[in-house]
Amino acid sequence: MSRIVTVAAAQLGPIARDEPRAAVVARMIALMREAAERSADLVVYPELALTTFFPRWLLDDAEADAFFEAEMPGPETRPLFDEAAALGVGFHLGYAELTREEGETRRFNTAILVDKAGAVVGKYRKVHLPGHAEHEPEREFQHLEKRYFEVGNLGFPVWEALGGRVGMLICNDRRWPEAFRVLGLQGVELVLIGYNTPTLNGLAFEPPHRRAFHNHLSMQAGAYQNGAWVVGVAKAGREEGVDMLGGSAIVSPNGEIVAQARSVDDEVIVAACDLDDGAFLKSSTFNFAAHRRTEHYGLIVETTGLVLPRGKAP
Ligand code: CDV
Repeated sequence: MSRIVTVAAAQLGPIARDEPRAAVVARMIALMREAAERSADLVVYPELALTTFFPRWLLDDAEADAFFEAEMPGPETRPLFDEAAALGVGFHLGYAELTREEGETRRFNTAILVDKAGAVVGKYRKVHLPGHAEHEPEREFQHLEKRYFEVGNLGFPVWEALGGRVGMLICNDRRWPEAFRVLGLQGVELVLIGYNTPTLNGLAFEPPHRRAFHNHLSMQAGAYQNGAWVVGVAKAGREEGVDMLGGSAIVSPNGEIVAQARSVDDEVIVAACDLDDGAFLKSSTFNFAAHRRTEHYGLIVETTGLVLPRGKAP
């Protein structure tokens, strides 16, 4: 049996600080049309796809809020939804979300899953926020995600969508095996991930090839260890003086990269993903019910999400 979902990773090249949303959305629509011509069912865009990666600067509240979306879709993003519905493709979009919840203004680094009819069917808010909350002058560039965003409060859900079981992670989440595993424990078949990863660490030297390796290593391990397809999509290229990794990739449940972007610009890569390809791993090596030995892991994961050491303190 096979259940093919044809997935397009729509990598974006650099977005200038003053590039209007309408111009970015036009670029995204061009990629969506190319993806549809190549038979895509689903188009996956990067993290914070609608703007430049603004956490690289210390901004005042009004400057920062200009990079957030108070509505989704709003007037500037509506064309993306209309085009997707007209083409009959679903999409995944990362954006900065400004919302009112429990009487308070809240800000999250968010991704949504939109079905082929243009309806939002899933929302995920980034849990692992990297970087720092205060300006750190010793850094070559800032990474102020902890200043601009709250930790996501929606957990790690999966959705029955596009004929499969779909989950989402955002950028730094991909480095954390437990994030993948929480999706894996729910039988995820397709994990969608957008990222903004500088090729250099702003604080200490790390060779770019190693950063590129860790990007793929995390996604390939997450795919294999959970028997799921993984689609990782970059915002790439030299953006406002900072080089960002490309390397957008579609990874099979065996951990193999089946399609990879070659440029650091706007680029579409496509793969026909058989969602049943993970079934053998899920029923053999990674049959969790048969082989996981949580009682020996020395950790108790409580339903609250707290992880407590079980043994005596040394
Ligand atoms: N946007 C990110 O989450 N970026 C981080 C960088 C800071 C390392 C990442 O994990 O790629």
